[in-house]
Formats: sequence, C-alpha cells, structure tokens
Amino acid sequence: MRNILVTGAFGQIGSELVPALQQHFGGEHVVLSDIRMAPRASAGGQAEPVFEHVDCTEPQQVLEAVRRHDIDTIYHLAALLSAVAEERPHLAWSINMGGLYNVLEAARQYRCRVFFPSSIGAFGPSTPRDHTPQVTIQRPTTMYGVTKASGELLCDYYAARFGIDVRGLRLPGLISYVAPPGGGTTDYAVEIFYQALRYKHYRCFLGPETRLDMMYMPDATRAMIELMAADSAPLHHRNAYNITAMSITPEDLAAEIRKHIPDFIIDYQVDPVRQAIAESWPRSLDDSAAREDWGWAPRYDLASMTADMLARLGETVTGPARAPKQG
Ligand code: AKB
Repeated sequence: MRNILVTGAFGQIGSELVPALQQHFGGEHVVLSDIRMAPRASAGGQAEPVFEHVDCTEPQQVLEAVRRHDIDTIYHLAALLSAVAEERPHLAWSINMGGLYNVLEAARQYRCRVFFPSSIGAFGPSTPRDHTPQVTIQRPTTMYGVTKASGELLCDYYAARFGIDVRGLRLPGLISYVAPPGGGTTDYAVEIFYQALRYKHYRCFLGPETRLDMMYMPDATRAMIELMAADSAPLHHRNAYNITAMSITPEDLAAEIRKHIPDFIIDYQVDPVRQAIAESWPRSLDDSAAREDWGWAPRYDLASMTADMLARLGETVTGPARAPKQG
C-alpha cells in the first residue's frame, strides 16, 4: 500500500479518524496535515506521526504534500462548519469549495482516491424533513449547505469525467469526547456533556424540541473507513450516502443524561441564527441505501453513547470516571 493524507487532521473528526487509520494501516502510512501547526512532540519515545503543514486553499501545498508522501488516498476533512460559515460566508466558500477543488485536482493528477464529508446541511427547507430519502430535493439556504451540496456535485463530476474514486457521507451532528467541535449547529450535543459534568447545568442554544440526527464519533470514523474499503461495484450513490445513528432533541439528550446525573438541569436561550439553520435541516435521515450498498449499521444509540461519553469525559472533566450505571 501507499499512503493516506488527512487534511484538517487536528479538527473534530481528524482527531479521532487519524488514530483509527493509524491502527488499521500503520502509523507510517498516515500523513497528517492541517493549517494549524502540529502539537509539540511528546517525550514518550513513540514514533512521531508524519506531519505536513498544508493550507488547502493553496493548490501547490496540496500537490506538494501528495507528491512528497506518495499519497494514494485523501481524507479531506478541512472545512468550516455551519454557524461559522454563516458568519464568514466568503471564507467558507474559499475553504470548503476552493479546498475541495484543490484536493480533487491533486487526486486527478496523482490518481488518488478521495473521501469527502458531506452533511445533513446539504439539505434545505424544501427537503422532506422526516426519513429524508437518499435522493431528494437539495436546495440548502446556508453557505455551509451550499458548499456541501456543490461539493457533492463536484465530487460526482470528478468521478464521472476523470474516473476519480471519490466517496462521501452525509454526516449528522457528531458527538465526541476527544476534540470539541467548533462553530457547528449541532455542537450543543457535545457542550451539554462538559457542562453537565462540571456544573450540572446547561443553557442550550437550540430550542427543546429541535430534532436532528446525531452520531457518536466511533461510529462515524468506522463508517468512513468502511465506505472507503467497500467494493465499488454495489456503490450506487458515492456522493454522498445518508447515514445516521439517532434522531434526538435537546430534551431527549437531557433526559438521558439525567439517568446518570439526576439533578442535571437544562434551560434554553435560543440563538436565532443556529435555530434557523437547524430548522432548515432534516429531522431524521433514511440511511437504507448505505445499509444496502455497503452494510452500514451504527453500534451506538442514545443510551449507549450517553453512558460512554459520561464515563470517558468524567475522567478528564471531574476526575476519575464514575461507575457505569447498572440496568
Ligand atoms: C454542523 O453543525 O455544522 C455540523 C454538521 C451537521 O454538518 N456538525
């Protein structure tokens, strides 16, 4: 095998995808890249990961990283999330679309395979919101959504026109204990755990009944690796497959946390910008195409994700993990 390049390697997804890829393929085959500098080397005597400083909006930097490291697969994670993209739409276009274009061009020149993370944000208010089909109306009204829907089309174009093996997932909100998200509409579902453990109180920026799809990060990273490993013949959609694990509201999540922290309180101070974004997205996705074409199935539901998040975060946020709840 040759090597894998991960862009945005220090972001929310990269922080968990990189270790999963290193475990699968060996650390020497995974090249991390980010616009941020690599954290200082640990003194543990372990082999340091290979790192390249890459700004994806600079085509030469992307090409150079692919050439120097003999890359054959790119997981292109560098992107702005929905709320920050709404604040800075020009920058979002430049990073999300310009970055993707540069990665696809490098993939065309060096014959690489590409993974592209699309999102529930690729849908809009005219999309059916419940059990959103794999193939349906895509007229997003956010800049983030515009870049995700356009990104799906650009990936399809490179696949059809240049024969590049580009595959993608429409990811729901991702919940992780490793790295905090930054600037997303679904970030409440991560923040709530930190605040519950620290203060037993969380003020949520989405309304109590705002229903959105979510997924625990170990399921998401497994989905990315499994999709890229799948036989290409049965893949009918590629860019991009709907996947989901749970469709929940802030009230549902708070009630589940209360099973572990009974005096946890949630209240609400709705942010109109993020609320409007959430209301333009699906409430639940139909992921049957992913299940049929490449065997997708989530392993974590609301209960198992919440128990695991609290146990793992408990070690870092408030000292030793509390004993798992029985029954
Ligand atoms: C966001 O909230 O922007 C992301 C997403 C759903 O794509 N987590």
